[in-house]
Amino acid sequence: MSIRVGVIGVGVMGADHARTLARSVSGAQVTVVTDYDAARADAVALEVSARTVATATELITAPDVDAVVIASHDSAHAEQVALCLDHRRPVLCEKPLAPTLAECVDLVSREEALALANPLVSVGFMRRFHAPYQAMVQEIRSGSVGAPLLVRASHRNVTSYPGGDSASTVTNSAIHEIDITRWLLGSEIVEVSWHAPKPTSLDTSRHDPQILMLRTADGVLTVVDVFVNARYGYDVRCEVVGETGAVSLAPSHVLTVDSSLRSAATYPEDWRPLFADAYRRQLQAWVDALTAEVPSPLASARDGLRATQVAAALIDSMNNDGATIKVDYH
Ligand code: ISE
Repeated sequence: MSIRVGVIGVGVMGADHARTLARSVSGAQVTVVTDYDAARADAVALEVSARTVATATELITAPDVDAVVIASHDSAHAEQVALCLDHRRPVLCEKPLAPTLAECVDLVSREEALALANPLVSVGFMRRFHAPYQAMVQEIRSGSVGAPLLVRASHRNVTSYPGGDSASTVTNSAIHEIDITRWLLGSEIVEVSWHAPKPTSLDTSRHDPQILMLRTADGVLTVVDVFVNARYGYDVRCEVVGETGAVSLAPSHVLTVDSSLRSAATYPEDWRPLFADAYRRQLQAWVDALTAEVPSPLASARDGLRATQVAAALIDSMNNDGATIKVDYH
């Protein structure tokens, strides 16, 4: 019996999840989709042979939905995840679990109150399923670069998504670096500060770029530049510098053409080509765990809360002239 999945929100990411589930994940089928844009829902439903419903509530309570993927706007996540908990539906919620601390705290306490052997909520921190990050973590654990001292990371988008602001650069984009830093280093981020260089003139709606400093409990300092209007291409970099060596992700190029005494590398326009396999592996792992009725190996609701706690501290620093802020884990 395959897992019947409902997808809430079929914009860029939700449509991608629906197609991946329908075409490249075994043991799953997309049965229902919904989107505030009915025409968009109809088009994706046609592609994946699903039906549409008008609201998230109808989808979550539908008799032909066993599990839910939430890829709606970040601001809708908390309410939709809470509904999934109320109706005991396993849910894979795109990152962030929710943009505010209060919402994440509420969701974690609701889920923990259910005391289920297989918690219902998974969070889409798909970089944990990107083979190069997995190779990096193995290299660090093997001791080949010695004890980590410093991480240098970059997160660059071609253009920012509409309607965002300086805080959403942290909660929507840099949240990936927050999660991957604690995952790579196996240590919690305990202290942060936020800094801004001269801003780009191409987006006056936010501070862009931003520099984030994240210090983990074991003293490692991560420096992230996040630049969501970098224009030149989608580019994610990460280097972990240890006492005896360094390990880095390969460049984000999708193609390199060598010709006429030149080498030209092509960047993707957005994250999908770079992380396509990570998204697929994450969805497969989620479906496999649901099929086997074992706990999900994806990031948990508590991981989602941890990341938002760090994001909240960064926003606090942003609002306080870059002051160093301790992360509040209570
Ligand atoms: C988007 O939502 C993602 O998850 C991408 O991975 C990230 O690079 C982008 O900045 C976000 O807006």
